[in-house]
Amino acid sequence: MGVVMLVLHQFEFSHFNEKARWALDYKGVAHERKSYLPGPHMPAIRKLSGQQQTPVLTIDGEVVAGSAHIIDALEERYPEKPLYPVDSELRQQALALQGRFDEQVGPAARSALFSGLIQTPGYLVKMFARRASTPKRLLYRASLPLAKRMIAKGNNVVDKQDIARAFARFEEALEEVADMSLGTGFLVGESFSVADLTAAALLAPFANPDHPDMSRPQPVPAEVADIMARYSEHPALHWARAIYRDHRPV
Ligand SMILES: N[C@@H](CCC(=O)N[C@@H](CS)C(=O)NCC(=O)O)C(=O)O
Repeated sequence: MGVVMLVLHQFEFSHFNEKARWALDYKGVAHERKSYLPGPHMPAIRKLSGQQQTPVLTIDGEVVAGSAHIIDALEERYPEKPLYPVDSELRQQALALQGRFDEQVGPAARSALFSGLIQTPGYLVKMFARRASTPKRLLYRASLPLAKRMIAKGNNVVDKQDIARAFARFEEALEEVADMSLGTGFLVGESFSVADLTAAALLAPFANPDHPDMSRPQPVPAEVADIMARYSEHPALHWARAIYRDHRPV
């Protein structure tokens, strides 16, 4: 059998992309990462996968879009270090939590963060284009004022009520994670699973874990720092940082 070629088509920093990075790293699967800038990514990701969102993983020519599908494909091909609980009831619970967090908490956390980020285009560039070439970064920076409306729409921060709803859903998730993790330290069962990976990755933009893929570029502008400061000592974010420390390989 030849060498399997895996390429993760991703955005830097992004929490949904972090789910895929984490699963690959956790299982120790060698892969390449190709980073795109949000916005200009569209034609290439559309052509590759028939939809416009990242992450997309290509495995030997097969194209898998979406973090949950990617984890599923990895679980099937690389069963070592399983992310799905063996017990079928626990597996169902873990997958249901992933589904709910992917659908609701990921977008809510993103809108909460973007309500600050949208005001600080320079910082947006630092987050998503930190490894891009200088000309590419400068061009991206210059394009952002024109793209502001599109970015606001894409991240659901046009309407004040939508933003308030996002914060409320995000805060609800923090409470839920804090409660669920009290017993065993894990969200489902007694060991690390896709449920913990999902919740910790989707909360990571707020938890600011000590990991090169998710640590916040410094200095953080006040518009963003103020939002983060509201939650940084929440027990759910302490939990997320501990899960990163113990279960997220560098
Ligand atoms: N449910 C999807 C959500 C992916 C997602 O929201 N991706 C965002 C980045 S965080 C994206 O690619 N946005 C760009 C766009 O929609 O054009 C998953 O789990 O992968």
